[in-house]
Amino acid sequence: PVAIRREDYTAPAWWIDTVDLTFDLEPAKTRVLNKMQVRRNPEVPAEPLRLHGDELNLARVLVNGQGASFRMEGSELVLDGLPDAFALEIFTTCCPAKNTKLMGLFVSQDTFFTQCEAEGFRRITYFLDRPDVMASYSVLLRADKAQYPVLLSNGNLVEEGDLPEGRHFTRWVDPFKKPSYLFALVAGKLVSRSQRIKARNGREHLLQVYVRAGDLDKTEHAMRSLVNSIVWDELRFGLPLDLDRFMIVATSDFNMGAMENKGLNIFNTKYVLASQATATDADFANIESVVGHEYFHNWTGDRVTCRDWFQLSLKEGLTVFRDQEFSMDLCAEPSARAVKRIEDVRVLRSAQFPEDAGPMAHPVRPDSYIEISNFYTVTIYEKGAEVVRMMQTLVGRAGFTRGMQLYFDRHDGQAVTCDDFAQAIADANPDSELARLLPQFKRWYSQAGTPRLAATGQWDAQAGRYTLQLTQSCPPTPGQEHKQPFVIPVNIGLVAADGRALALQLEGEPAPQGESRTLVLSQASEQFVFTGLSAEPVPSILRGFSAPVILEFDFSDAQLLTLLAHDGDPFNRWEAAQRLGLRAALAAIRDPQHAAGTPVLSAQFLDAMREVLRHPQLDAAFKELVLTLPTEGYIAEQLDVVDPQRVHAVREAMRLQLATALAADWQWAFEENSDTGAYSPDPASAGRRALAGLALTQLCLAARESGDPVWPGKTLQRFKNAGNMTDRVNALSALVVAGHPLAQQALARFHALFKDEALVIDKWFALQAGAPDRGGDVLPLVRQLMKHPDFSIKNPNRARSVIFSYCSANPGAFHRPDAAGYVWWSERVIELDAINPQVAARLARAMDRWSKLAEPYRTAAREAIARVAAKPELSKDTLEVVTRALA
Ligand code: B3K
Ligand code: ZN
Repeated sequence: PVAIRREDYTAPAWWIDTVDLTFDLEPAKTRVLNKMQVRRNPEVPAEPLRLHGDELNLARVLVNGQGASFRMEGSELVLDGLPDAFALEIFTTCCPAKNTKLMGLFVSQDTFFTQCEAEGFRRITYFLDRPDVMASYSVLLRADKAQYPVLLSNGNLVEEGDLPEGRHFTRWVDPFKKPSYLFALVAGKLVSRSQRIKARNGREHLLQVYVRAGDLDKTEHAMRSLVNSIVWDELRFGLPLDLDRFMIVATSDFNMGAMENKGLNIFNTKYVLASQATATDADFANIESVVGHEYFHNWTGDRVTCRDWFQLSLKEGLTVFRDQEFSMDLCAEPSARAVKRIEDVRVLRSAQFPEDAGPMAHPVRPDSYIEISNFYTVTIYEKGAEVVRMMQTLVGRAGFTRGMQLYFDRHDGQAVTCDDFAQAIADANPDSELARLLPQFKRWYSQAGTPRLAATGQWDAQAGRYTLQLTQSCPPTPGQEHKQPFVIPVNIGLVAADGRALALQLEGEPAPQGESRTLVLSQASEQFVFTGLSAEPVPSILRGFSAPVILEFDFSDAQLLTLLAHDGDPFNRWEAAQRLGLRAALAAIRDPQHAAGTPVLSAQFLDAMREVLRHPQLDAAFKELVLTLPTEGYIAEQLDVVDPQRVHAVREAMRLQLATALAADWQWAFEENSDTGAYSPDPASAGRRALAGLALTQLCLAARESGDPVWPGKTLQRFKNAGNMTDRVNALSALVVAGHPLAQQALARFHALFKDEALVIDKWFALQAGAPDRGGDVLPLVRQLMKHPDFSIKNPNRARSVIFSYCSANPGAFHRPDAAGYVWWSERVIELDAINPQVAARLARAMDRWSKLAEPYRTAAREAIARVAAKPELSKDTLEVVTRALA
């Protein structure tokens, strides 16, 4: 397979202005008639018309109504000797029933769905399937009326009616030009929740959420989230809904979370369906943010789209930033905003930092790819969002909104680049640091790798001066040996030993300027001198995680305890606890003398944790984050050589120590938070349930040590009596995590209760495949689960619930000294690759960090990857991942 390179981009030689599609929908053979108006692009050298296609049966090609000569070059349909403008008609068929890749047109539970991003439209018809070719679409759908009563596509319904032989039709016209990846259709037996709303400008809209009969009672939250999204985008960015009709449709077979097709968003059921009985607080929060995300794409993605797929973060980074801001703005309390920020940073650090340090590392705007599907990554999405966030930090919130307005003034209706976006934000803020440093700032788009920010502080007691030296560096990544300095906004505060926030006055300034401010580091190393101080401060650096970097500062334990107790910035308060926990973990892991069973955490650390847990002012959600130790993955990232079993053992020991030393406090915390009254998924009550859940896990762990039956018994009762899924699954998980015999009984009951709720059964599988390993028992269990009648590897959610939960989210069970976990992984990657390459390639990423492993893991992991790579006829998706891993 060949690599596609960003620098090879050329504008298309032809434009397609209009597309008129007619579908005769049948699972085994769907007929597609595609009539286009095509014209030469006079701005580029003449070329034949080369249309993309994939797994299509071609029946007819007409140019201006006449049979035309064409040739096939690989999968491309090539036409020569064409007039400058003409009507092109192509008739093809495809087989949705056999489409297990879930790209293009496929069938899920007797319903037709499409997924076209990035290159799925070519599996529906021959086309210039690239995002810079934008056309007006008119779509005629025809199907059996009894089996497919609902027929949907993008835009407005302009006509519908009956046809002979029990068939019927609908015709849809999308009033906006769009790239082919935003095309969608849905056909099947669906029901909908509808709501009419009136926007601020008086325009009326019809909102609809389509699901299968029986799921309608689980759509209220999605609809509310959609309405909230519409209101927020108008209020925050002045961006209104531009369609009469906006639809969301849920399917249980979907490769990812959801898709922003113009006016017809298609969602994984996981991000639509929620009821208090079946969905957790996390599910409710995820639905809100994914519904928001797809809706926000209507402007950032659909109205202004990407020129080419290297610009993917133009829409994804920006839209993640927007959904993060949306979720934060919906929080009633400032503390809930901080909790959301911490959660987002946790995702970035546990998933994106490893990606940036591994074989798949790529810049936010990549330079090349083999399969674009592999680049829907945490770097494009989450790091991309951090880059946008840094822009907002550098120009201010109002300045950023101005920049967005300029971006739409300039580019509405166009397919553009990341440069265009950054330019608009800078141009709208000519006096900002962003404008001054723009070319350098854009290195965030071009250089991969996580920068390290080394800080040192020097205290001059006599002069009352504190000098902060900031030095940046960035490790090499594949294809990028040397890095240039980044522009790093560093939010900072200074905290007195007694906890007071100190006024910040930089040398040369006439007066202090607040207690928190942004320093901008643009050189490799710079000094910042704070004056007018009476005692040595504790620096609170990178407040709110103002840049996606690794901060290195040689904090003393006492300094971290001061920050944990007093920092006015909740992010750094949480971070102080993470640093203390990490430090203890690393010391035990690195100490060859450290024996199993010896304590890892100091009395001082435990006291500090107790203080947070018992704190009268801190809210429960924040406490839960502070009292959750850094993950095994995050700990492993700090090590040059990783013995996963040692990391696992040390973290388990820490968790147990925290459970036993704070037993009375956990009991208190559980009792204080165990009753949250009538269910509501708001952040405050969700936080209380989260803390009660953590407390229960800790109490069951401690009970396992002491043999005490009381808490496991209480936990089982709570499981049985739970009034919502969060409490129920937390209680179940507490028993499973503690490995208590009652867990079996609870699991069986859980399955019986929810056997008809696919999304809940996913949780049932995931809990077991993700359970702590005891003597190598998880792999045999996972093999058993794959034979369970409810298991199907073809359903991506189900495959993820078993296979990914084991390979990607259970390091203690997956990294077996006998290599059986790796062998099993290689078999599953190969099995999945034949069914669904995108899902297989995602699973292949579970081995990204193999080269850091200690022996015997390292060699065994390499062999397993090589076994996959050696498999003939691997998809280019999986081949790209394993080839890069072995490079
Ligand atoms: N844009 C889609 C992702 C499509 C992935 C294609 N492999 C979802 C989203 O980011 O909103
Ligand atoms: Zn997106």
